[in-house]
Amino acid sequence: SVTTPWWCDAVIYQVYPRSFADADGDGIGDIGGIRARLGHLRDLGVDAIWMGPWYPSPMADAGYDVSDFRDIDPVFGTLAEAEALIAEAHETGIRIIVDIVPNHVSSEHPWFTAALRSGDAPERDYFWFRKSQSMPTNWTGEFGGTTWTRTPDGDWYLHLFTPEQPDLNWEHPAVRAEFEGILRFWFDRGVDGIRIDSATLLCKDPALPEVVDGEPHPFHDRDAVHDVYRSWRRVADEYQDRALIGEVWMPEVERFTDYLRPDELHAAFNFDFLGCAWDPALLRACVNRTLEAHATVGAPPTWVISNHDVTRHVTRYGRSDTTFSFENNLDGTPVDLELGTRRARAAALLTLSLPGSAYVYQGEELGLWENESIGEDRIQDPMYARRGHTRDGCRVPLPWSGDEPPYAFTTATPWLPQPAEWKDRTVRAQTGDPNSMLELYRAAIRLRRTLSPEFAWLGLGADVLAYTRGADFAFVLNLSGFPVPMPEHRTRMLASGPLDGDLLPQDTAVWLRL
Ligand code: TEU
Repeated sequence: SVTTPWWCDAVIYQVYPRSFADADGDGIGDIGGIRARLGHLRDLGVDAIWMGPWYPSPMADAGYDVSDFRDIDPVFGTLAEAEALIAEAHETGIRIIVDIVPNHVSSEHPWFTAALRSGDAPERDYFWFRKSQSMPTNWTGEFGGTTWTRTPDGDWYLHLFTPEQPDLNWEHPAVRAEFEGILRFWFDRGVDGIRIDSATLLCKDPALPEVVDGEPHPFHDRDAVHDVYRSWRRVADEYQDRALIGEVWMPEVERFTDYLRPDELHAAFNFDFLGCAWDPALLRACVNRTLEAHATVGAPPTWVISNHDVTRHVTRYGRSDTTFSFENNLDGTPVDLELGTRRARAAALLTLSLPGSAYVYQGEELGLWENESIGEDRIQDPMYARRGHTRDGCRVPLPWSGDEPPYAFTTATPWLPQPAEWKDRTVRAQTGDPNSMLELYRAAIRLRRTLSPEFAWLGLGADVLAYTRGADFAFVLNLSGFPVPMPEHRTRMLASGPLDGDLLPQDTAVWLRL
């Protein structure tokens, strides 16, 4: 019988290892904590876990500065513990995806320390070193500021992120061979998929031209990068059922789907919802754009409403339309958390009933909001110094139980402060409460398995987002300013909020059995 590959309709839960659960009492999450709390993910019903970077790292960018891709940072545990976690997850029916960061390494990676030691070191060619009086280009980095730093011998090296993250030279065969070896290392340990960090940035124009409108970009989405993923696909295909999932920030749909050609990636994150305000026309356009783009490729649509880089969606949706942004505000822009929570519940029913694969960022199943009041002295994100906003507010440790911080996340002080108002948002407080965000996610994840793959819009007016999945299911979300009637149905499977008889109130979504 023909079965759909697992990544085509999976619910994939993003674990941010620093903030999931701390077993060894240092205030930072670890593998021991994840193993101890695997039951939460089993009860939630997710198909796979995407593990944020857990490799040895000086943590200049929360582990996205890797110094050894074949080991585990001691703050998180050991390789043996990682292997045990993979085995336990598999026994629980949960697959594991690891995060690979191929654009750059840590400045403490042995390749880079060797490159710094001498101008003749062969490792210099693994990076982008340049001799030049002044900065080789005027490129702006992904976190703002320059992309070049000068070494003590006067040469410059390229870094699209922080100076602690030197960019690799993907023109060099040794770099390519190394990463193919790293993929095999993790596939051999049983991991089911790879999340590819900054997937569009790897290849640079060796002539290092300036960024000019209308000219091919010197480092973003260059054609050469596809050759890298073709070779990675050949590696993945040596194994069974392994998925390559790209972090592809790509506004142009045709360029986005190029990454999903049959001999390249199996899936790519669709970030459209992150920048989309709570507005019927915009939301509908996001869904249409994504479904149309994927109709022409074999890869599944993916749906992401939060991740570790953007403001949590309870907070985004609680901002007024004029202040909507996915960047963190520390300037006191008012947020209506009740409104944001109501919309977040409806958004969960939306993303979990769209065809394709859905991502759940840890804590969204608890309805966590952004911590926008982290004191300046506690901010860890290197982006803060360069751009004046921080991603730390969405990276705050999870609340498990108890009435106050640290909510059983740790026995020590959590590495980032948790709000004092999360006592209703702990896993313990929400378990068994039919009105909680957690129970809504559990039910939706369970019931989505019964949905037919057939998607069709249902015309209920411009301000109502509605569609069917096959003949017996309808989703309806009311984005108008007043209650609207629901289509005739046999059973109400789920509702994101209280209903008004047969009327669906504003900002409320339902799943109906027709
Ligand atoms: O992010 C890549 C990326 O494109 C970011 O610059 C993104 O646009 C920004 O964070 C949005 O606010 C990945 C990781 O997800 C991020 O956490 C890392 O810092 C970055 O790569 C460097 O490895």
